[in-house]
Amino acid sequence: MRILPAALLALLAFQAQAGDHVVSQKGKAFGPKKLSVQAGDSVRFVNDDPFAHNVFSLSDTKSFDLGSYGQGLAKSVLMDKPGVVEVECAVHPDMRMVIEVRK
Ligand SMILES: [Cu+2]
Repeated sequence: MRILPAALLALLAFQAQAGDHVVSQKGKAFGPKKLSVQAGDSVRFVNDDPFAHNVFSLSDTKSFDLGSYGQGLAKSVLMDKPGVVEVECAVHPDMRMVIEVRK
């Protein structure tokens, strides 16, 4: 199969852009509440509230603890393995979201 260089470049640019996803913490809620990403993508958790959140996950697919951080700050997590990642906040037990990591 022959791929034109311009088309290939466009494809590479698209993939680079698709690799980073943003999840906001606003009004004590994650937005979006469901996210589908590709294995190898990263998810950036941005605190848009005027108080601290502590985003974490105990999932087998990806367990992490970003610690407590305040307004305007963000931390990224690499989703390196396919599966389901349930994300919570240690400060606000009602905050939950699910990330599906595709192969
Ligand atoms: Cu929180």
